[in-house]
Amino acid sequence: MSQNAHEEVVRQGRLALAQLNRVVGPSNLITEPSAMAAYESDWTRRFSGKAMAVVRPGSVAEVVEVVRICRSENIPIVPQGGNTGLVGGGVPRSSGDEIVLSTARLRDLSAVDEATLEVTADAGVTLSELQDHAASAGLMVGVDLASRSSATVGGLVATNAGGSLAFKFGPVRQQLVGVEAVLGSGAVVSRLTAARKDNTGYHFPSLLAGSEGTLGLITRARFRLFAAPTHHFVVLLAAKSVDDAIACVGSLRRSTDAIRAVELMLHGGMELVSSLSGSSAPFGQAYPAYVLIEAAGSTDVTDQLIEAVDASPALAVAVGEDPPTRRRLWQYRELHTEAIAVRAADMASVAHKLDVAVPLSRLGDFLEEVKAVVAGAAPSAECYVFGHLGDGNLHINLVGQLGTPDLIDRQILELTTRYGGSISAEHGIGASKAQWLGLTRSAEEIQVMRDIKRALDPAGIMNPGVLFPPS
Ligand code: FAD
Ligand code: 2HG
Ligand code: ZN
Repeated sequence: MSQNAHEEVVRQGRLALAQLNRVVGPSNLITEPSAMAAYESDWTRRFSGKAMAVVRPGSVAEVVEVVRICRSENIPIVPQGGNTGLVGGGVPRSSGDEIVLSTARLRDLSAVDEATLEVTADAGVTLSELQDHAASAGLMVGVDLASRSSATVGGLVATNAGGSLAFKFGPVRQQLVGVEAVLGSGAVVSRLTAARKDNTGYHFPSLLAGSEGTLGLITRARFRLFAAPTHHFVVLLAAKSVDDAIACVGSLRRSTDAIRAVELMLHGGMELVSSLSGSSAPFGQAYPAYVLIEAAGSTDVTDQLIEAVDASPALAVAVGEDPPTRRRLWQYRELHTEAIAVRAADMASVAHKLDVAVPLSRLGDFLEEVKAVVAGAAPSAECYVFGHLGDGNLHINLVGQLGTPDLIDRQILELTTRYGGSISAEHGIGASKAQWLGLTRSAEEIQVMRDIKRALDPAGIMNPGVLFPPS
């Protein structure tokens, strides 16, 4: 770029910042490098970039203005909620010409609608806050993630998050009654309290769920809530293999329809968690595989579950009925991400994550092939696998020296598609898998997705580094 052209870009940037400043005020336009740093790196530290500014609008009207300015000045917008996403979709690229639009000030939470059992929440409300709000009305949200204290409503919708309850309630898309969003075009679509039965054309909640910030900024969402269970039962089983773990699940699922979470852990991850938390291993000895199952409902299903466990190939069993024991058992599963991050840091690396789903019937074979790929391509790396077994969703985490990470990604993701699976079960495509979208979506599908994006975001300002393969 010539000196003159560069000066013109800088001048335009300054003018745009002055306009944004008038909309959100100086305390909500962050340009100081040290204050922007937390918004420029993701949770895993694998993805980071440089922003022109961080903008924190406090109302839908302010979001509309921010989008208008960015559209007219051609400034890309990276939406960011709790910054707990694991695919690099919520942080800017390195160019320094994107703004991060933080939803931290969009914080309203409506009263629970007692007739419909629905609630509307602003994008910046955290999942914990939504859960507590529902609980105070004797209800529950059908979504739960270990990142609950930071992950936001906007992020949950934008990633179509899964989590442990997706087994029973489906991912976030299935729990949405309505959304409101400011699209890249500047249009505000607000369809929050439509009747439940509403066959009047395109379904905006479905379209925006999983859009990863590429179509618009989700400002509000309306969720269906569920009666809070009165009985809970958690059981941790040990098994001699993943195939046996899957057989245990089949046996328990036959015994009751109250099962709402079915989680897998393996020996290596369990060891990391035990050493991180200082807690003893759950059983006197280690086992190759573990399944954590939670059942909940309005009746006590303990007897059926115990009977099913007895008839299953489980080698050892721990049961949690009271809240502290249930929490203790869940900790083994929920601390995996953190424990792996610590291990990665110890090995002077960051966790390299793949989030895939494969048919349950072939999951054991798939895992053996993954291990062989890693052993061949990155022999010094460690591979930790855990996940939402009931959904066939495996979280493959690699730490240490990976050699050529793209090669490993390609091999594992191609293997996943050969097994009839998905290359992103719940975290999304983000920046990390954009180049691999073609493994799972046809050229025609990707073109239709591009056409939809062009219609809703004609200037292409909404999260341009995300989802689509670089052209
Ligand atoms: P961010 O990280 O801020 O953003 C994620 C994506 O959404 C980005 O592309 C961003 O641009 C976009 N976005 C954010 N807000 C908006 C908005 N208002 N409008 C438009 N786009 C927006 N995920 C699961 O699915 N299941 C799990 O079990 C799970 N467990 C986790 C456990 C841990 C410990 C951690 C760290 C993460 C976990 N995650 C899980 C990933 C993450 O928490 C989810 O993807 C979550 O939905 C992200 O919410 P967020 O507010 O942090 O979004
Ligand atoms: C989970 O299920 C999350 O705990 C995080 O989706 C997965 O860290 C991971 O790979
Ligand atoms: Zn998960």
